[in-house]
Amino acid sequence: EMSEIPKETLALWEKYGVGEADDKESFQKSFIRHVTTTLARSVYNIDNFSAYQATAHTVRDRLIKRWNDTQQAHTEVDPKRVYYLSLEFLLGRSLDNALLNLGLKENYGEGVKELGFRMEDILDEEVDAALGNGGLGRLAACYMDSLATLDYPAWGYGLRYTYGIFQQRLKDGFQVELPDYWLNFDNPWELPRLDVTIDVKFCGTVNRYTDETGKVRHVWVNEDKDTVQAVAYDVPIPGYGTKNCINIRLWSSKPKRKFNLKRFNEGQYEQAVQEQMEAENITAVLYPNDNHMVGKELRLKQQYFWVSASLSDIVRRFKKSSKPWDEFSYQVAIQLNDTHPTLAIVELQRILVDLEGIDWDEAWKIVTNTFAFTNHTILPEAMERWPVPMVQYLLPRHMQIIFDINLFFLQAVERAYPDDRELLAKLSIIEESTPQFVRMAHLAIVGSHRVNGVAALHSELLKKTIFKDFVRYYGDEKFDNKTNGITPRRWLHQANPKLSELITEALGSKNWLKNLELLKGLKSHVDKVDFRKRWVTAKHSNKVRLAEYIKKSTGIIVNPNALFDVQVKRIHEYKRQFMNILGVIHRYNALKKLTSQERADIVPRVVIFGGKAAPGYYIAKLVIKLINSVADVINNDNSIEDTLKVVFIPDYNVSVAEIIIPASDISQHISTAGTEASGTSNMKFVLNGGLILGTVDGANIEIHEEIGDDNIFMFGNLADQVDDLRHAHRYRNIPIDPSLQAVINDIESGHFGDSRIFAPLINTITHGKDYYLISDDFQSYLDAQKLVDEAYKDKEEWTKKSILCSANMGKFSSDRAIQEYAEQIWNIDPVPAKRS
Ligand code: 475
Repeated sequence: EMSEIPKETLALWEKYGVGEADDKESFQKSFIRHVTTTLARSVYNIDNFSAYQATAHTVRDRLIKRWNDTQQAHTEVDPKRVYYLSLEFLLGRSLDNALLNLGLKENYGEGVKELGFRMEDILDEEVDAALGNGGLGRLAACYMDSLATLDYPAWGYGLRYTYGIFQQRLKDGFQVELPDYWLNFDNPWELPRLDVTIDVKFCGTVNRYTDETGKVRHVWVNEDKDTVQAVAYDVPIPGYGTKNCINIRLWSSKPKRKFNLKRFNEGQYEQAVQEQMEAENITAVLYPNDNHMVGKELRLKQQYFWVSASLSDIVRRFKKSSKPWDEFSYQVAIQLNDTHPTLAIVELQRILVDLEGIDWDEAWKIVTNTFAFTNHTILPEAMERWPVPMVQYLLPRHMQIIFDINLFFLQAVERAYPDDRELLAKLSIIEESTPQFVRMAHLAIVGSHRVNGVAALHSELLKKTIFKDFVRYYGDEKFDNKTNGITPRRWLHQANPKLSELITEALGSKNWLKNLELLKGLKSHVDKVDFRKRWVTAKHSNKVRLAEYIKKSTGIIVNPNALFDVQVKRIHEYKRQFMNILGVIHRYNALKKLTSQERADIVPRVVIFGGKAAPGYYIAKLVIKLINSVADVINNDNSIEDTLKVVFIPDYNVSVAEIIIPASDISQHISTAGTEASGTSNMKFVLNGGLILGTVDGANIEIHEEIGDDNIFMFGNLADQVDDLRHAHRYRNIPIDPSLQAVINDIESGHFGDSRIFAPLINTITHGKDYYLISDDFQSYLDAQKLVDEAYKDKEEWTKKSILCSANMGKFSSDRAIQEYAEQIWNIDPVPAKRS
């Protein structure tokens, strides 16, 4: 709400308001001011880290200005806003991204140079904001970049974890986890809003009463000790080539009551601070599981804490406009990033019914028109289910509301399908086991007006498998596909400046950064020898950069002229890093059999792995150990004359990805068909002119469609064969693929160290059921690898493929994805940023 301000006051603000001086001199002035006042240092006392801080604070000042202008414009227009609820935002570093998005990189680069620093060194001082596990969290970050760039009035809501995803070290080839204390030094990329606090209740009881109109109402009461405070920290997200700067609001937990004085006076010092510690625990740490649910009470507390604070903030903002409640869903769209925020559905219903006194049916209409839900995985172990007794204890009123939602839903189903008790059991939000469980995906579907998967195959599989019965009831209009995308700003322009520059020159402008379809224009350059040469030069310098990083982080020396073959992603059985390393052993054994003369014809390879295993995921950790054991043997075997090297890059994260991705010749996306919902790194590699070796899964399929048969290596069984193959493994004796058996024998012979360590891993194929079908795909995997080796020998042809890869990736911009969400699900319009 804009109040009247005297003209004289406005004039003063006009006169002294923070300008947007972007030239070199203003930068230097600001840099020196921040060194002197913010850092309390002097010219004699600045290292690279202080230079980073002073530069970051200068950029922060600019961001705050834009952030304010943007919020003011949104307040004036009061458009429909979208709220993106995500438990993870995997942002990585911010400085370089902000410099590029704001168009400050050149001037500031010169500015720091004259002050005696190199911008690259300064950028390298920043620690990643790693508040996410992998795909889901990084997708949220790309989507925020696109929302800002496209001027959409959007907010992200998440948690400000004190510890992000753990740091990974290797000891004797095993993963070791270290805490990620990213807030050790100040964080210039957040604006603490210590005045924005919200009380979040837990536990307590529900009282029924009859109000003055005779209606039965519920009131949820609890003790002060069970109330926690949420404090807002705002993270500005600048768009590219716009003045617009949106917000991610991250909540941090703190105790409502600082200190139990009574206990303290009784001499019970630990108990006096215990409540405080329990409150702070809520946002202490990110759960380090990717594609896997862990049913810990603290995780459920995190979810409600976040959802409750966010909804109360959203409702408060809506109420400022004094619009009637039936316009809520015309002002507010809420996107649920997986089922983690599903309690938001229940919380909004509670706010409307219990606090605002709106009738149940009317409230429920508002709720379902507001929410939409994105599913990110089909794996059964990732499906969220919470024990009813746990929900009942922490959130007694929410448990009642969930039972009511379920009752009304099942009654409606019964009217449509009388006498189909089986259908009711399948659709029910409550799993009737002992104890009962709340099925969060069912609740999310029932409470949303739209449900989407993240790639075409995945969305089809959802409709055909886990959500089949819901499609039968609702019809399939409620279920659709929004294929994921990635931001070309970070994943090409920022990570690969050399290629970005070449593309801009070839296309005659930077417009492709806002309209990725323009990359099609590169096709007409494919046949130009000179252009291809420059393309290869850019790739080569990226490989040199990665080789240097590998030397620094592992001590291993690799040859940049070798074929760089990369698989970097979370370590998971379904992603089959195991199959990759088994293939490496097969290759090694073949190389050993060759004569020196024969080896001269071999394309040398560097096989690069990276990725974290969830700390409790024993088999995934063994995969890391096996990779390192195999690497040890191969890298120290001079007899194969450097035709093969194996590298495990430790602590894979966003900023390491920015070095690895532009340097790959081929990358592997080899999940068992039907298991990888989309994948997004596949898009990043291809956009950077890297070819991919992939299974017919997730977004690989759509990438294949866009770039054509000649520019991709696909192999393996299809999704619709998986059930039968698994059945066969379970009930018949399927002989293991002979090439695979030979590799297994080699491991078991002790060639890569004490094989007893690896027995549980090997058992997943031999004594288990080979659930991820490594044996079934192994031969076609080796065949596809052979084709890769052959193709790489023809450098000119390979380069053409590489160019055509980038040229055809327009579809996979997160701008396209966000535009689809905005138009087809959220029904929101851009609010162009005002110049000021
Ligand atoms: C998919 N995380 C990728 C990416 O859509 C896809 C689940 C439960 C608990 C904690 N984390 C999760 C995921 O399910 C996840 O990251 N899914 C990933 O989402 C973006 O590209 O294929 O595996």
